[in-house]
Amino acid sequence: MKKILAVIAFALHALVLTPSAFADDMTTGEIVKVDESAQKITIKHGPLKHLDMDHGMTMVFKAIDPAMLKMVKPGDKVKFEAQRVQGQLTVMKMEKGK
Ligand SMILES: [Cu+2]
Repeated sequence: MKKILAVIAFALHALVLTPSAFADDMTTGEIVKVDESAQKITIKHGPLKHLDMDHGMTMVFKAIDPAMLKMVKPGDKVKFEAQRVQGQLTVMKMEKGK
């Protein structure tokens, strides 16, 4: 029984890890504007092929986590992952670049 549970736990683990590994599509960008009241962030970004943006552009994203808005300021270089969430382009993950 213990062995079976271990196998199930392992399989679940793989299921959880795999999609995020594939979705890990970090793009570089530069913060243009941070709008805390609207929970939105304007980023000048490189191509986002998975969102049909073959070229870089400046655009507004929703921030999935309000903490992101406090983390960065205009002019900061970032790496971020964007996805379409309920029709809205949303920053899912963001880290400061060097
Ligand atoms: Cu864009």
